[in-house]
Amino acid sequence: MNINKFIAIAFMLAIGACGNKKESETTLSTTEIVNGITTSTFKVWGNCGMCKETIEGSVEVEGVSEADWNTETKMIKVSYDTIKISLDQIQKNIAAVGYDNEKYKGDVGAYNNLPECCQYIRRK
Ligand SMILES: [Cu+2]
Repeated sequence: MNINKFIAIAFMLAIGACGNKKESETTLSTTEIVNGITTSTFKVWGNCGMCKETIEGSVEVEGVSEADWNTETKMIKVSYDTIKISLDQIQKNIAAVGYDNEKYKGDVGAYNNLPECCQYIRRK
């Protein structure tokens, strides 16, 4: 094949690669109750492992038995006792430390105080 054709194909492949690079869209929030423990999954905007610590730390409060934020999918899975804490409160806690989530926008002051690498692209 001639060089122009090769460049054209390489170019198309490059575009295709970028096209596939869009955010993983598993933004389906769910809530299920098993043996009295409620587990909710929802999206929290963020970047890295440090974000993970901050996000999970914000919900390590009474009533929450488990919190795990996935740096790839940006989905958090929280298990809690609804007598002690509500999903709404959990989402407020996350917003208070600067992180946008499905229900609340992250606190601006807290966001500005995040390390530079953690200053994720805000929810629209
Ligand atoms: Cu971070």
